[in-house]
Amino acid sequence: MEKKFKRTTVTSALPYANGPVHIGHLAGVYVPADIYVRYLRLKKQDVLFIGGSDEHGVPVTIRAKKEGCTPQDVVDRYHNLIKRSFEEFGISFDIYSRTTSPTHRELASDFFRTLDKNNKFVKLESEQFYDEGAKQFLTDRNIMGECPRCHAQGAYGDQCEKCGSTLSPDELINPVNALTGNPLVKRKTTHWYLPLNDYQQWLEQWILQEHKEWRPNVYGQCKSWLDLGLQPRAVTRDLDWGIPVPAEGGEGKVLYVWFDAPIGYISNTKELLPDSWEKWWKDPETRLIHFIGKDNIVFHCIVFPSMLKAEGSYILPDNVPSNEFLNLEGDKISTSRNWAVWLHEYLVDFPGKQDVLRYVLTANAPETKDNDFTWKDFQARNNNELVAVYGNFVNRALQLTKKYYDGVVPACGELTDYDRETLKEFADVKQDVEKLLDVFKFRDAQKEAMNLARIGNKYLADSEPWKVVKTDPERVKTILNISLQLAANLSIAFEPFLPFSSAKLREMLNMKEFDWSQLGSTDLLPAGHQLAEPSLLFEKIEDDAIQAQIDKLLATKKANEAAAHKANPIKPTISFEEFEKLDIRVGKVLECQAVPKMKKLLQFKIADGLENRTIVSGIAQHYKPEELVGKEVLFIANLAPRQFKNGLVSEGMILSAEDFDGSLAVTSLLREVAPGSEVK
Ligand code: B3M
Ligand code: ZN
Repeated sequence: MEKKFKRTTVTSALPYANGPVHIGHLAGVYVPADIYVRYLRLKKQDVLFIGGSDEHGVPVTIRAKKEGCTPQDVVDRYHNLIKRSFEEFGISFDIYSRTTSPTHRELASDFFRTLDKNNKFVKLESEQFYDEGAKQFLTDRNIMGECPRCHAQGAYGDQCEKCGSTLSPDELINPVNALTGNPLVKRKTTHWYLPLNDYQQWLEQWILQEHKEWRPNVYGQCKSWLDLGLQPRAVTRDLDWGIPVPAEGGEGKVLYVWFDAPIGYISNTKELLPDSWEKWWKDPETRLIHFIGKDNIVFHCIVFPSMLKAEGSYILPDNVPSNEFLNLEGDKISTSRNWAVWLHEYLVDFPGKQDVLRYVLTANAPETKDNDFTWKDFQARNNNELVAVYGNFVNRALQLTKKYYDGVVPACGELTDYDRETLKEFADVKQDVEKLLDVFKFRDAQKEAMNLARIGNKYLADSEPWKVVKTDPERVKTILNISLQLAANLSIAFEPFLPFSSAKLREMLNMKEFDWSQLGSTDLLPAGHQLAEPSLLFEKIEDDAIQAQIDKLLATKKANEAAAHKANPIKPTISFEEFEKLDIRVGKVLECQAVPKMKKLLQFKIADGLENRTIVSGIAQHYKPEELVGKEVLFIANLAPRQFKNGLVSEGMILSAEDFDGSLAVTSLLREVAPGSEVK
């Protein structure tokens, strides 16, 4: 049943302020939320878009310890970086605040107090890991040990990053403090729990019966949680970073980050509208929409609604459009492995191209399943769609108007059947886009907008005004009038998706006032209206810019593999006498050449200070012969000669090191010495 509403509160997940934001954040949460909000604003609806940084939680403290600074330093740095990135990408928050703000601390504490006073919590005692040296309890992420599944060292108390298993700290073999390596003991501690089991029935009714329209991924996840049966959840932690527990016995404890963070949506609204915030959160005629990523579904659909329900005075979310994950070039995006396209870096590499990324991320949005971002696809969508279709159409319409009519919109004459067909096609666009945006299908909605550009492009190509001008100049006026109306429509249709380009297009069209209701009309630009100077809406992206990005990722991959690589175990010990039997010497490469029919081999002539010798070495796949001529290398001089199939005899062996990926590096000295020098 459609609910009547007067206003919409839109929230987007509060990113952890323990690192910068990347394309996965943008694609999963912030671009769709922004499209939706811009769309509602264009429709002149009352809407508030709330964002902010999530500044509590263990990851912040871990980062601070690693960097030797305070948690406050960490969140100050990243909050500002994240805020700037969002601004630069046109994510049009009404407020972007933070969970370390005084307003939030107060509101979150009050929220807790209200639930505590009304006996909505249960207090339970449990045994937790404790570090007697550091005198602190450790959270799952701060505990490390051997993985019980794959036996990798360094698995965390919640997950093994090597094999991906979800773990609990109790399962770890030899658990220690992840930061100090101190051994741990078990100690009793008391925490406040929200008895989610008490809300099970209500949630089943509210979600499974009354919100069947939620996206299948969201509904499905809720259903499987509910099917498993809900358990009480601790809402406090033994930690020294966070909002202190405002209750007796709460000393040394803070609110669990997932308790305070969603309240941040409310506090940020209150910070923005100290006098009228309540209507955005308590009036039943307000619609609440949470945009989130799939890892946050349970918190937004089960935990937070139960908190709101327990408090009693708040509205509940109407919808929780959650995306799946965006991968990058076939691999999961990962902050710790630096496998990401960071927004602040993108802006340096592709200045002014915010809309290109917005476009590609929406075209490829992981709405129903995980999707992959690739740089080749990014380039293709820019060059073949934004440039070749949208940009090309607009540019031709404007340039021709400039050329034939000094940039003044010509009057529309009599319409042909083809004109009428074209107009009819784009009259439907408004409805088509709306229908999709209303149900959060952003990717299909953008496709419809692009379709409008395709219609325009085809119309111009078919109508050929540049030819018709010679035979029937009156007809050209109509063709260009229709094309310009189409261009004006495009600026409205794309406004939620590509706000920067829409603004640029409106500037060229000299179009001041506009709103969503005008979409589909054919008289947006009256005859006689003066256009501004045209310029290109989008630019082609060349291969070398794309290759540079791919190379950057390859370098990351190589660095990660090297870091993850474990050297082979050391061979059995040898005596000094055994070592002394080896005669290792310095040789100068006089000649080096490929060996016919033996792809792997290079044949060397080496100066060894006595008589020159021939050495054959299997490094042809790693070096070109000319790279080595004139270089000094180390070789084993007393190895028994070895004969190859083709009769070639090698008198020794050149030493090289094998990298983790199998590539070989020839050993050499830090300074030149006389050929034949002994290595000891
Ligand atoms: N900071 C988790 C995340 O960034 C968390 C979201 C909070 S939303 C209230 O995925
Ligand atoms: Zn493992």
